[in-house]
Amino acid sequence: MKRRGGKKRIAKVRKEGKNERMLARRDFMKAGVIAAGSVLVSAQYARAQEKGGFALPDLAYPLDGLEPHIDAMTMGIHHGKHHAAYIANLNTALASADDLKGKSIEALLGDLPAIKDEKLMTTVRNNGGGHWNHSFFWDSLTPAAKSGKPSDDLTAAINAAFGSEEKMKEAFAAAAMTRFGSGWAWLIEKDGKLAITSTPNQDAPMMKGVVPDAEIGNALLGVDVWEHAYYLKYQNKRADYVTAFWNVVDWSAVSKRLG
Ligand code: MN3
Repeated sequence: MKRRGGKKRIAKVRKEGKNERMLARRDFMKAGVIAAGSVLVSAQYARAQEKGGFALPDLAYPLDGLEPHIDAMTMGIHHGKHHAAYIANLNTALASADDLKGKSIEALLGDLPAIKDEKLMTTVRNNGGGHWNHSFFWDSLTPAAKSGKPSDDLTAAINAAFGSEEKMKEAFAAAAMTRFGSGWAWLIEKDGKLAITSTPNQDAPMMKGVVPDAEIGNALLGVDVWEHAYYLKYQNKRADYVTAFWNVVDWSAVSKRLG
């Protein structure tokens, strides 16, 4: 594209930037009002495709419900912008893929190698992964007052695999810290045992044939370590974000995932 120089151009770019910021702020405020005013239901069960594709699940808590550990502005942008964008991209890709229509997100991600069109597979991997990972993440969190404790069965499984809950948290945090760039750290159940792993980008622990075997398992808990998940509040301090994350883990939800 030919560059158009001059002061006029600079002024135009500045104005566009300002408009975008105003729009972002307006959308954020709108998202906050919607979340605060609506009946909030956990919609992990809306992961089946409906007419028009997948839909953004509502949060089971208000945007500021995880404060001060995860701030409302991060939640508004993360849920209303980032997660919504993964869904929009996924739906656009699926609109022209008749053989994939009607499949659940788990069915799509569990058999990615079946998608022979490489470009489509990559789009479903990245954006479908983004949809599942974020839906799972929202369902793993709850206001700090409701965080609770792992069930007796989960405690026994944690102790058997790691020695103690503290040791499990240390291993989980280490996986979160050593994931270079963007990705996720996971507590998974594999062959009846718990393990810690991490995946890059939006890869998820059910992506057979795409992620290494060591990362395949039943996800019990995951933490998003993309910068968009923490940068507004924690900037470069990913470790502080992961430490704060434990305060808002919904241990009841995590315990129910144990197979
Ligand atoms: Mn994210």
